[in-house]
Amino acid sequence: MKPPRILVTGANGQIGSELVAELRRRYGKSNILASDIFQPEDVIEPFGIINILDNERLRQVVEQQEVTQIYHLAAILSAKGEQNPLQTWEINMQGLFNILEAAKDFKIDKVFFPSSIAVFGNNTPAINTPQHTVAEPATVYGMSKLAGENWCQYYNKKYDLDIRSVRYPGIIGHGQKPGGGTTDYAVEIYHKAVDKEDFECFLSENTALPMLYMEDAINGTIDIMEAPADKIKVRTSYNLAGMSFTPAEVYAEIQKHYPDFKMTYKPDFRQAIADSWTDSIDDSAARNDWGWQPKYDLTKMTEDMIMHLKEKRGV
Ligand code: AKB
Repeated sequence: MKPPRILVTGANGQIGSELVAELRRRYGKSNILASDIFQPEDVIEPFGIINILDNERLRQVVEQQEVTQIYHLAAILSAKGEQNPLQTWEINMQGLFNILEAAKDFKIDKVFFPSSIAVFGNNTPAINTPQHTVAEPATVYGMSKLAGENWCQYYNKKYDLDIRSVRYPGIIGHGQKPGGGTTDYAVEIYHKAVDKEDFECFLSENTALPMLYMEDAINGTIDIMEAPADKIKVRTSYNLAGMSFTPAEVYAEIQKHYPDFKMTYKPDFRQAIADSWTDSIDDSAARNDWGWQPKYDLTKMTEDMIMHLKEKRGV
């Protein structure tokens, strides 16, 4: 069978950089076209500059490169999004429309759209949040993801576009650092511990949030894309989770490796965003429909994060 020709938008980001590497490992380097608004210094070709709002350029690339699948990761995240709400809406929504229209017109086989736990809000049941529930997001990022999920379902029903989506929780990885999210503290804390520096957390100690280790996130993302189409019963977006923890809990776990590591708490505007999100997620629909099965819990993830970060620093 011919391997897919895949375009990844937002490929320089925390998830994009890892996803591109794994897709290239599975489908061959030349079949994966990474794209973003700027070219990184350590670029691995094939790479193309695509501003997701530049519709003409996007369509040209899709057509010329004979793209058969798109992973559309380019977006502004929750915390950064609040600094410029209208621009966030424009990038997140118009960017998605450009992808959906290109996918429809060029008869793309499959599209991946990442949604987020940010679609949930203060009126959502916070514990073991069901797949289908109240979703009244408190951020423009969450609003754009919720609207995006519904547009994905609309294009699936109206145009038979095979678009698949998961609601990512906070993603923790040792590669590229995240930028502009509310769950970013849970990555930064590991870097500080390994660098033997103190850490000031921008969330309060008992703020529980759903989280997922990068390796699980990447495998889940490719698994949902590889699943037979009839297994994908939810065409908005699937709940996805691996673990749930508070800043105090991850601090305690890290202290098992670094007993002298010190963390203090200074909640800022991101506290209200985190408070509007749920504590834990029921992802049984993803488990039952297409076999979602995360491997990492907090203990295993902490060991792996520290091992990789130490390796990178040569300590
Ligand atoms: C963020 O914090 O904005 C993201 C997310 C949960 O979607 N990591």
